[in-house]
Amino acid sequence: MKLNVDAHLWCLGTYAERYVPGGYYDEMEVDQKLEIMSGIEGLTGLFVFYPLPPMPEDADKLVSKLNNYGLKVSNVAMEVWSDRRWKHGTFCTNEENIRKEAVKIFKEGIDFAREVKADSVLLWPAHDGFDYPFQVNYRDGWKTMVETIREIGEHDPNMKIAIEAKSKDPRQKMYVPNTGKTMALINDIGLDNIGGALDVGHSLMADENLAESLCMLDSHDRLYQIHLNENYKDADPDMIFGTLNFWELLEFFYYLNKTDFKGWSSIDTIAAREDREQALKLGVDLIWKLKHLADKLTEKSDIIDANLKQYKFTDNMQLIKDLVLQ
Ligand SMILES: [Mn+2]
Repeated sequence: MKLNVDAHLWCLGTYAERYVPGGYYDEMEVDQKLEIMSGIEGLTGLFVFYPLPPMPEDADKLVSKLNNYGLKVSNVAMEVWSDRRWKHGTFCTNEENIRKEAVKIFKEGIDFAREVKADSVLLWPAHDGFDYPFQVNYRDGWKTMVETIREIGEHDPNMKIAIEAKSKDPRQKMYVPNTGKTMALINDIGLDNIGGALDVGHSLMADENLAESLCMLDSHDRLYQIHLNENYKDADPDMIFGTLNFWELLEFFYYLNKTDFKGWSSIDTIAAREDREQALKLGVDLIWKLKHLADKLTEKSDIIDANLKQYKFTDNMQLIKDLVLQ
């Protein structure tokens, strides 16, 4: 695999939330954010949201602006959740006019993503789900979601569409809560360019094992994006990556090393009480540090994998601890 690390502008945002709606920081100018990103070694991409403001809406202008900061467009996320019109679901809703608006945004955004040479497009079904018993019709919702995403995927068979799972928030129950249901959705859609975004924070919150979920997507050639942040497995506070779940992250990178993944690993963090710039840099540094630790394990993969085959867990941990804890 080739590790490419990117981030989005909101990693340096105000971190406004419902308890502090005014944010923990003042808004930073876009150019200042890009300047900070350009100064962080190991960070080479910007995850762009579509529609684009505050970034240029002209593809060439966007590419050259980022180029001035030594950055590339990594992926494009279609922003189809922050407006109240999506509240019953962007893809599953019974409201045909709303689904049509979503499909229109995706088709335009996919064309834009192609122009800026983005690796893939992100599709997060944020409101596609429910909160109460007797609130929605599950069969209709899933079927409609499958059909809407299929229409989006058919627009350009060469553009990868990455579906992001999350178990809750904003809905109490999401139709795509975990990696398994992501695969079920991908299978039901039945197109070659529909895959998954493995959000490490969401996967932890869903009580998944990260490396196993990675293998599930990658064994089916459907690993399109990786999103990086952490939590205590009970919510999604988007904490700084590499600070909590050490061994599981190390195993994740060990298995990532075995893949041909050449897409982007995207930082998606909130650091309300930390210096924004330092928090972003720490996240990037920890990603590369974990990758390098995993490389040490990969050098011994003959032994580690033989131990796996023979279920010799303690032998493996004796070896791995000596490689990592020196
Ligand atoms: Mn998150």
